[in-house]
This record gives sequence, C-alpha cells and structure tokens, in this order.
Amino acid sequence: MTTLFNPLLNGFHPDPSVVAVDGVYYLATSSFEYLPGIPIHRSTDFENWELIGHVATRPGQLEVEEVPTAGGAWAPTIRHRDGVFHLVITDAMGRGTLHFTATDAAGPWSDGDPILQADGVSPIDGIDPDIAWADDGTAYITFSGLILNGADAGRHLGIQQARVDLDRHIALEEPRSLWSGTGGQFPEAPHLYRVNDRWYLMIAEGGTERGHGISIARSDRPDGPFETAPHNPLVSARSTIRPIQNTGHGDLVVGPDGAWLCVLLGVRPRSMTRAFSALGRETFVTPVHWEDDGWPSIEPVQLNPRPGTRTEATFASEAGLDDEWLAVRATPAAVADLSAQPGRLVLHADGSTLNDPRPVFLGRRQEHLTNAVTVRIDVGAGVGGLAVRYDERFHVEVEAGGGTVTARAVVADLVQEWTAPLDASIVDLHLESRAPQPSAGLPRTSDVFHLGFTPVGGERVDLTEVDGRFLSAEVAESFTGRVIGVYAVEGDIAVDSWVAEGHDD
Ligand code: 6LW
Repeated sequence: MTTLFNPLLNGFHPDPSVVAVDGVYYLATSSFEYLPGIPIHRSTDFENWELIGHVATRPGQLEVEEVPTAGGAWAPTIRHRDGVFHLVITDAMGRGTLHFTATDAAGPWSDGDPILQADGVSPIDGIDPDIAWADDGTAYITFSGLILNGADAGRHLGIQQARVDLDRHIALEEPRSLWSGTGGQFPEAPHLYRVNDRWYLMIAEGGTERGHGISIARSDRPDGPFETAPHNPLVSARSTIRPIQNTGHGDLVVGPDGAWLCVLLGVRPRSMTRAFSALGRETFVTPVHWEDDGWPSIEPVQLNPRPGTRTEATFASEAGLDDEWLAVRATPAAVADLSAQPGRLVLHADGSTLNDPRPVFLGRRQEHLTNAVTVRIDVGAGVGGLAVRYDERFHVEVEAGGGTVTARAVVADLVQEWTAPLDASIVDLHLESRAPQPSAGLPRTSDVFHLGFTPVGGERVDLTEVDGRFLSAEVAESFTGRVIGVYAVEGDIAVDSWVAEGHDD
C-alpha cells in the first residue's frame, strides 16, 4: 500500500498536474515570477519525489522578467504521447498560453509556442489549459476563459475548448463553451480524461481560497455535451475546520498500486481558526474511487506530514547551485556569482532592493511550518542579509552593513525596524519561524518570526519577533508562498554557508 504523505510537495507548489509514463510519475506545478520556472518532480512510488529539473531554464521561454505580482507561470498540464512530453501553461501577463515539448521530462524543453488561430491571434485567451487527444488523434485544448488582458480583463467566459493542430500551433476553430460547473465562481483547472467508454471533465470552482472545490461531469464525446455528477463537489474543505483548507485544482492518475489518485492544491493554516497559511498553496494527494454508477468519489485530504529536513548548502564553484535555488524575475545565474571568491556565493548589488520587482535575491521555498535558517555572510563594505519574501510588498529580513544589524518588517506600506551595533564584517544571521507561545485566551492564528544575529566568535543577539500572519496566502497579494533567501542592496555580499532546518508540528 502506498504511503501518501501530505503535503506531497512541501512549500509553494500550487496547481499540480501529474502524468504516469511506464510506471514513473512526473508532476509539474506553477512557479509565477520565479526562475527557473515550472518545476518537474519525479517519483516511482508516489512517496518519494525528486526535483529533476524545470521547463523554463532559458531566457525567452517565459516572459516573467516583466510580469506584475501574481503574474507568470500559472497552472501547467503535463501529458505524454508517442514518446513526447507535452506541457501547456499560461504565462499570465506574459507570453500567454504556451505549449512546451520534451522527450525527457528533466529537459531540455522546447522554447514554448503560443497556440494561435489562422489570423495570428491567440483564441486561447484564458488560463489553466489542458491538453487531451481523441482516439483519432484530434488534440483538444480545454481552458478556463478568464480574460487576463485588455479591456475585458477579469471577465470570465467559463470553461472553453478548441480543437488545435499542435504541429502548426494553430487553433482549428473558435473556442466553444463547455460545462462550467455547478455555479461556483471561477470555474477553472479543467482536465479531460477518457475512462472506459466515457469522457470526464473535472474542474475546480469556488476560487482558490476557502470556497475551493473539485467538480466533475461526463459525456460520450470529448467536446460534450456534459452531464453533471449527482454529488458535486467531489472534494472541498469549504465550511470545515480541517487542517488542510482551499483544496481544489486537481489532476487524476492511476497510482503505483493500481488505485486512482488525485493530486490537488491546498493550504495548511495554523490553529483552530484556520486563519493564515504561511507556506502558500502546496501539493497534496488523496485516493479516488470509481463507484458502480460510473462516477468517481474523492476522499477528503488527510494530513500526513513528512519527517523534518535539514539543508546545508556550501558554494563550491565547480558544483554550481542545486535546482532548488530561485531568483525573482531573473535566473539564479544572473544574480549569483560563484567564481569571484571561490567557495563563496557572492551577490553584487545593483541598486535594487527587496521592494523592487527584480531584487538581487537568491532563495529557496520555505517548506515547513517550523523553520530556522542561519547564513554566515561577509558584508565587507556592503549591505545585505537574509530575508523571507512573499513578494515585493510583503517581506521580513535581517540585514547587516554599515556597522549595524537591522531587523525589518515590510507589510504593504508599513515598515518597522529594530537595530543593534555590529563591529564585525562576518556575521551569522538568523531567521526562524515558530509556533506562537501558548498564551491566555484564543491561540494566536499564525507563526512568529524570530530575527537575530551572532557575530562570529561572539554571543547571539535576538533583535525582535514579528507576527507571521502578514506573510501568508491570505494577506499577501501573490499566488506564491514564502521564499527565504540571501540578498544584496549595496556593494558585494559574500555568503559562506547556509543551514536550514524545518519540521511540521
Ligand atoms: C491558476 C488558477 C487559480 O491558474 O490561480 O485561483 C491561478 N485559481 O487555477 C494561479 O495559481
């Protein structure tokens, strides 16, 4: 029996799509403004997942360099046919809906082609594209008709579908409307499946917050008409206080032991009030059962946290950076210099700060609710530090330079700072997030950041504590999650080491 850990992928990995190829599973998730973009994880047992690469590793595949907060790589669908991996996705407020291919899911992937219609305009003006083929080889793109650009931005046309020629990347017809759910807002995340002699259209509806859920309909044809299941939603945490909320945006696959599974997104808000989700939307998994009436049922998602992890990163130039490192609207190679000072990661400030769309920042997803990161940096004559970022308007950092260490909380237009003197150039910076201490009355609804530093050879100085609720999916404006990283705002910052430990309490 497969052990199903939940989260399946810790840290912000929303909008999961999975495909099985010869007993091996490949899972793709959204990455928004970060590069490398569209991570691909692989597993043979659905328990252990390995990041094997990314779809977008080269400039031009996505146009995330210019996207606004919450824009970028939204909601992939990954499929496999005749030896080729296909991935369709929306580069939101960027290149639009794109089709990537690869013979190896680890890459390299193609440059990404928009799907146009004969007049050169893309009719796939929406999000959450799905790709499916009929028995005769006809390819169908089914997508959520949320218009993102132009005067009609924000208008929703429901679930749409068009037959496409994937060789010429053109749509063969104007998109048609399909079944759009049971009346929930934002019908999206459509996926089309051929099961036995029927076609099933599974969607998310209710919006990706607390009202999220998965619904399904079926037809004898891939283009409908579709009949609504008698018991939608198949899965939803709405109106519950389950530890995993916002469950929705699913994809179905036959698991290792032959039983069907659904991967889907969810959040893990702390405490009884289920108020704030620090890590953003993560990937979860839950069993699916096909009933005698030919409809599937999906079990509620059960929390089953993985063991804690410890990451120690050093920066030998020949080894390069591992694939978990991310940069904001730029590739890690564009911000990280591993050759200037061998054995050290050097960040060269360029006048940008964490409030800018392209900070000199290199980070990793926060993957655990209780988490501690310590970096040893040499600020020299520069200024830089260790930050947890949700986006350019929501970040908390501990920064060294100019003879001081400053803890800073930036929450929308509010900024608060705490400082202490530093008479050393090399210093350990500490950024920890922990559950709040028990107190009288209702428990606190989020974690607490603990910010401090230790001059090498000196004593630790605790600067301050900051309520973690402001860096959560419910407060920040982006679709991502917490990313913890090092950054430079003046001069050169050299990083000697990075140690991160975390677990899920
Ligand atoms: C994704 C869509 C959604 O494309 O958010 O709220 C978008 N729902 O399904 C980004 O995750």
